[in-house]
Amino acid sequence: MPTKSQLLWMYEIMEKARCYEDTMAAAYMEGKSPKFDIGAGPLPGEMHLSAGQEPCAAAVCVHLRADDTVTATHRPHHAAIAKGVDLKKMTAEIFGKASGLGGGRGGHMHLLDPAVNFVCSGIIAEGAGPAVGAALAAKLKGSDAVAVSYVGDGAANQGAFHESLNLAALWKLPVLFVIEDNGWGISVPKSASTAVVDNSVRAAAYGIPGFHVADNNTLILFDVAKQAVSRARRGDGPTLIEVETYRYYGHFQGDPELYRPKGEVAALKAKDPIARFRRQIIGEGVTEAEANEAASKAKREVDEAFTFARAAAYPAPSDALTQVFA
Ligand SMILES: Cc1ncc(C[n+]2csc(CCOP(=O)(O)OP(=O)(O)O)c2C)c(N)n1
Repeated sequence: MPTKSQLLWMYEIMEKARCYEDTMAAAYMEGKSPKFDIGAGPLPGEMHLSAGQEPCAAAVCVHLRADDTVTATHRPHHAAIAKGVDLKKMTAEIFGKASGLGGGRGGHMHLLDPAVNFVCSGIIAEGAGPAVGAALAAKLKGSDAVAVSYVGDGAANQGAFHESLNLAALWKLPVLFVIEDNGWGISVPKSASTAVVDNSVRAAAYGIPGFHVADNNTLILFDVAKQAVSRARRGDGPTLIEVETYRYYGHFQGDPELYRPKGEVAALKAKDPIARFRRQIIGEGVTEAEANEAASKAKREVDEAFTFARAAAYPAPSDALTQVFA
């Protein structure tokens, strides 16, 4: 069972991630209605939100330190928040501002925060190799730091993911491969893309432990990730974890979601993982007042980050060709 401070930390992170995504969803639509125009408004371009997937971030990153590495996906905000990425600089980056993590050049799928060893990519499964590299670097330096590679269930079929699992297992590297199984790869259901129902069985092909966490369960994932991180820090090698999670928004904002069965999102929201976790922690000695304070603090930080990002300056046009291959 997590300590009380771990319970409160996970709750605050999940509230922050949810509030962040809901705030981002509203900001993204500014200038894009009544006729959806992906290039309009303060947030032009694609936007992939992770509301519903918060347990995957909080219940894994609660076990991490700043010197551990996380490589996340094109749906990265919850993981970035849980890894402790600077929220103001992250939001400024997403708004394309000069004070963003990457000077406004990367956008929401290319967040890099070296201060906490966090990176993500728009190329699916791209982060698996770099996570193995970070783990190898830690091992060669004699550190017990670990790396977490997040991928979606669609990305788990990529060759690079399996090459990374193989090498990490062969060299006993400290990596957690965490599959966020939200059931969809854009409009393709997992059943139409993946030869096995449960990806954790694929761990056997690499001789490593595999765990399946059903129904977005924060407390079970906490235990599984704790074991996997201890195993990695001990030098016993990688672990594969698949988490059944929920995607409340479309694949991207503006997705008409014609492929989605009617009622799916409502059914998922009826078992919302944050509401469920709040009930569980209040049963475990966290007071209502403490939970409310954590949620208010989360909202305050999100509001401050958006205010900072909106007020920040765009890069100067004369900088357009700096730091790029031209
Ligand atoms: C190598 C590569 N191929 C295709 C794409 C286009 N693409 C973007 S997201 C996506 C589906 C990803 O599904 P999944 O890994 O399950 O993640 P989810 O979007 O469900 O979080 C695809 C095919 C890509 N970004 N990179």
